Amino acid sequence: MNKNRFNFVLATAAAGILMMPAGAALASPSAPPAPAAGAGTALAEFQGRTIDLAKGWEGAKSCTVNGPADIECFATTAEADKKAGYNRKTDTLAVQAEAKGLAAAADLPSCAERYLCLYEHDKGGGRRLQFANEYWQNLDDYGFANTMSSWRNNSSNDQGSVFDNGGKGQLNISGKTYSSNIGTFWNDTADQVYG
Ligand SMILES: [Ca+2]
Ligand SMILES: [Ca+2]
Repeated sequence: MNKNRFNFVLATAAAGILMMPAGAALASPSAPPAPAAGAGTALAEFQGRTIDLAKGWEGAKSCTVNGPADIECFATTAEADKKAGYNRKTDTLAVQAEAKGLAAAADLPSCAERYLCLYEHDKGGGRRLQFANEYWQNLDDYGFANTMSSWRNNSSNDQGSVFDNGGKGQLNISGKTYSSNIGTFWNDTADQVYG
């Protein structure tokens, strides 16, 4: 190998090494997920025991997903909010909604800062999942496929997404936005989530 060739190889290798972290950082919800099967299970702590959300929520109402091995469920959304540090009085969107009137305030689901929240029913009703992680996950693992009827993203500058394996594709959810009623097209159709 001559010297020029050797330098080129070194430069290419160095560029490759430098580019890998940049490529990893670019991994975002804009990349379409593979509609693959998930782990088939999501083990969560609930009232001092471990439950598998894929099999049933056993009375839990809200589950907080901080990572694959860090899922905690609560019997009420109020308990989950307290643990996550959510305070409606300091929730800017809630304060704005209340200024518009009781109906607008009632429509705004609670969702702690930095979480993407998915709800079983409209207006934040029913069971709630809140995610604080950055990778595609199969909602079936959480017993929540084809279930979401409202959502809220309470992160700043952190887009979340959901994906329907049935062909509707991807819905991106901007930071600091919510939808109390997502409409018939997306209702009960999301299969994957990117927190
Ligand atoms: Ca639903
Ligand atoms: Ca679906």
